[in-house]
Amino acid sequence: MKITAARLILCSPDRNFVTLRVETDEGIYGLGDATLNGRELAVAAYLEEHVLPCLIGRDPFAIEDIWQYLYRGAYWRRGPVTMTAISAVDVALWDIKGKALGTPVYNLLGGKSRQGALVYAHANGADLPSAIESVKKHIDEGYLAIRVQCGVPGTLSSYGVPKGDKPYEPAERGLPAESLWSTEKYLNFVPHLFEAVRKEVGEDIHLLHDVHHRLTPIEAARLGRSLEPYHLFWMEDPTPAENQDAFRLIREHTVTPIATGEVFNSFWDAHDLIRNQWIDYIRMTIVHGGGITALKKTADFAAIYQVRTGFHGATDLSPVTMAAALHFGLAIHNFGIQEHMPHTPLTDQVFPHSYTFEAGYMHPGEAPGLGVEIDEKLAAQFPYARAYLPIARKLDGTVTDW
Ligand code: CS2
Ligand code: MG
Repeated sequence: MKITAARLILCSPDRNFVTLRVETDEGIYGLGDATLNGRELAVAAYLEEHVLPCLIGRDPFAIEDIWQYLYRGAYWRRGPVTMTAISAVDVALWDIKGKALGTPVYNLLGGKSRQGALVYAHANGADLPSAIESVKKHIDEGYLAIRVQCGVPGTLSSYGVPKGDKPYEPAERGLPAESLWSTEKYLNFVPHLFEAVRKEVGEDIHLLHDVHHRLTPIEAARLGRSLEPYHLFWMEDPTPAENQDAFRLIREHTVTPIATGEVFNSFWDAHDLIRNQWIDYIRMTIVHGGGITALKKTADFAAIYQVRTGFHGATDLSPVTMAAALHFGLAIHNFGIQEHMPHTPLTDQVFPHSYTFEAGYMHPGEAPGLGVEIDEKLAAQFPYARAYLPIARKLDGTVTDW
């Protein structure tokens, strides 16, 4: 089999997606996700100018060789743009291989280790009562694990809180929006939030919380400790992780489990965190971390240190990535949980897929390959439009981590 063509499909069915389609001389094609939220066209240019021409004529079954060719061959290693581009190619090749062999991708990764992938939903509220209401709504929908974010009294906006009655979506068209942040108010408020939620829902539901890189290590240590009575499933991205050592300090002070890595793009971003057991869950996912090929190696390394996966799964990760993550999560032994922030009905229409949700778990389905399609005609009706993630400022105007 030979690769005969590779092209990108850019579309914006409620949000931007960059999708790679790789075609072969046997008529089988594969899809890959190349979406990097807020920097979409950088990846598109990287692929179109530098990567796609090199694929023509290659054997799509030689996935490891093509991965190494693109990673080592570029000379310039790592970085979100490079690694998202490599991921898109890698995932499209796994899709082709599954289709060619007539089997779902999870079978190529070792086969089923479980019946379904535990997923967590987002409960968001502008204030405490509406956050609790949102938690209850998700329990009614069948979720067993729920991330809770809530507006912090005294700040104009908080991370993860929806505007109006639309579901929470961080990227917005136009130039970057700005939000206000107060660490003091946040640290004082969050323990009350989880005390109230636990009281309301009892002990059995898994509760998670995303700090979104906004604290210093010692502040994060305080938060983790103050949340211990409510035994969270995890505290996510408590502090930025460029300095992996920062997590040592948090770890020394709290037994609240820690997840990080949605902005990572390389195994090396997580190396110290994993081998020192400073984290419990690794969130770097397939679309930004170099594809299934790279994540399999990272997950296997993490398994040795009892670190489990908890892949990023916000709406900016397209249904192609969601499918890939579910095949991956069904197969590997050290799967922990998968984020599930459902796409809008329009996104789902553009990307028909075989994965399903039932009673707290998702399943990739039994279609050969990934089990995702793209309706190109429909996609063409929703052209790409520039959009940005917001910027956060402290109350005195200082730019802070988002
Ligand atoms: C978040 C995301 O899902 C998460 O945990 O941190 O909403 C994140 O902000 C976006 O995916 C960024 O693209
Ligand atoms: Mg997050």
